[in-house]
Amino acid sequence: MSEFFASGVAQTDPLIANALDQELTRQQNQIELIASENIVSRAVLDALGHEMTNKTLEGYPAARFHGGGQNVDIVEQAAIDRACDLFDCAYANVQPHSGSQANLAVFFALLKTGDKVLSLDLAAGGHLSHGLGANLSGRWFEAHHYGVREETGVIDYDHVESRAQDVQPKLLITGGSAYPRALDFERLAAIAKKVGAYFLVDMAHIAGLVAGGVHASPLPHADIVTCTTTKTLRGPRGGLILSRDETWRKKLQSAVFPGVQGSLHTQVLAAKAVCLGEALQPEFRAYAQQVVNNAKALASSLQKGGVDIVSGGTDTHIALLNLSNLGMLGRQAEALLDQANITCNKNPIPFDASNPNDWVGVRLGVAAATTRGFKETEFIELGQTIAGILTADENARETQLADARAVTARMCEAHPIYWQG
Ligand code: DSN
Repeated sequence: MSEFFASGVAQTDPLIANALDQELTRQQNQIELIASENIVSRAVLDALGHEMTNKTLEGYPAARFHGGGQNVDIVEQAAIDRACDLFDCAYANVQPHSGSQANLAVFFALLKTGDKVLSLDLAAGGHLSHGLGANLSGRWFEAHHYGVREETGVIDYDHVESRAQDVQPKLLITGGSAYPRALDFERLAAIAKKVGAYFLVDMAHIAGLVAGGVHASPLPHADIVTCTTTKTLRGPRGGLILSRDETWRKKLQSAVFPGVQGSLHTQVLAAKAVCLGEALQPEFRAYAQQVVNNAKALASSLQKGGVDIVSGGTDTHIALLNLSNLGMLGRQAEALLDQANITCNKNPIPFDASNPNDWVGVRLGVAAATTRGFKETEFIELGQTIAGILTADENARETQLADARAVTARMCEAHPIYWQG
């Protein structure tokens, strides 16, 4: 049995060990521009790989359904306290296994099946857990959406207000996965209040920007805020539910457990606590500011290179590219950039086709490459490189790709990740 406890995956499972090694190499040698990704610290990885994973627990600190929970209690309470400190709120539930689970728990706490919700349209940057027909949130609740103005790509708050008055939702939701502009939480809260709706903000993408003070916080305005710890917050995969006061504590506690989840991912709780502790450090504010500076530099460099940017720029970590003028599809751009070791994803843009194969958008996010040390200089060059690939005619494309691979290799070598000391 000693081998069972001593041998690592490299000795016991070559197939998986090889895939893990290849994944590390891939991350080291490519530039990650998927907006929902980041690169976590060694400390977060330590927590994720810890023996705490063996512990089964249900319930909340000091009120568990299994024995032996004293160390997880320390971890969970630290995560709660740090989340409340970071986001200046009175209530935090750190157990949701993902952002979607966090949203589901909020639906469970606030709504009855069939209730109406009004949320940002998926193509305008919303999220599938806010009422997409194929998702439980759209099957079990009556979902309506608001979008952005076609000419500007920006939310028209007067339009949201008139939609809210028409629909009379029980829950107004904002936030999502691909809206690149700052959100006006105060105005949305006023709209929710006017129609007697609860107001939920899903700040999954921008949680790190809120924590770093470079995006307004929804906490003073929303009834409930959800987010992931994954993206700009730079932590493990998982969700949080936050509220400025205690109004919803009882309902939210029981909505998460036993409402939509059972036992904890104990090692993920430890990693959440670590990442929240990191986000409380002064360096994190500088990181968040650099993220926004880098996104602006990337968007402007792409525009100069002839690529349309939805809404004409960005206030966040996201630049959303509209390729329709280039006669290219999002999936084609994703595949081309992959050949240059630049990783991104096709994405719908406002008013895009419903079939993902026909989307003309690509979403780029700068949080991960900012973590590896890229500044405006790198993002300006990266914007030129990407624009060069996307705008090149067929004959010039191979040369552009070869040049781009050299740029990527140089930048990755200059800003290594997870190197062996
Ligand atoms: N919502 C997906 C994204 O933004 O990529 C996963 O977090």
